[in-house]
Amino acid sequence: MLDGVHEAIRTHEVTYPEFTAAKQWLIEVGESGEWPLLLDVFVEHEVEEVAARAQHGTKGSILGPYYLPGAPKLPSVATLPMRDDEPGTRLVFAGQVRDTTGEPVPGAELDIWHADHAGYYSGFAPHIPEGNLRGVVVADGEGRFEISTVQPAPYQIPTDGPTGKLIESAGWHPWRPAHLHLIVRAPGYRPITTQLYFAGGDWLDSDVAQATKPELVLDPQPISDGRERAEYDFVLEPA
Ligand code: MBD
Ligand code: FE
Repeated sequence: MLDGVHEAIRTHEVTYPEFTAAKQWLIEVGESGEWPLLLDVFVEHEVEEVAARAQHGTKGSILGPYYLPGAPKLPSVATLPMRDDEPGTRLVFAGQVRDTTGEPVPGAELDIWHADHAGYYSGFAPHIPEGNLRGVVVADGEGRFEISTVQPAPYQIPTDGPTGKLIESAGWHPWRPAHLHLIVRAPGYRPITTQLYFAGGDWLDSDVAQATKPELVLDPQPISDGRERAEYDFVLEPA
């Protein structure tokens, strides 16, 4: 780790003013509480790709900074907890969990969380009620599930903190494409932490967190009364 830092200092001939500015910026990352954000946006994808070398089944993606364990368990056909007037396009997300031999996995859990129609996560944005758009959906005896929720918006990394400062100075953009987060788990299988994206969505090809994969893209189609429906099947490998 330090070898990499020392090598970069030599290669770029880092000066004292640059060192002092970097030190101050790192202190601000700590003081603002943005370490989880910074590490998950810029580092986690590489760790995930290394882990993925040894994995089979549905592709994984990064966990990110906004998972909260302990969401309520919901039946296989469920609507995620949401406000009475939850804004956004209604999305029905359905599919089946199977194992690598093609057998259904009864009772698999789909721990799902996502941003709202404006890109905010409950538990992290003060104006969103606790537990909003989070739940653990328990698949039926054939591993099937049908989750009603709303279409999430793309997520913008906060621009007012040190992570935003880095993004701006580097000339990058602060956006992640719209996504659903999931951990799919069942006893005897390796849990899969992943994300699902939306075909044609903004930032799909330039995720600031570099966490998209072509196998993880949903293509929702309009159904009745303005709703959209997307299907996705998960494949778990034995633990
Ligand atoms: C997110 O919503 C996210 O999923 C990640 C990985 C980083 C920042 C915000
Ligand atoms: Fe996210």
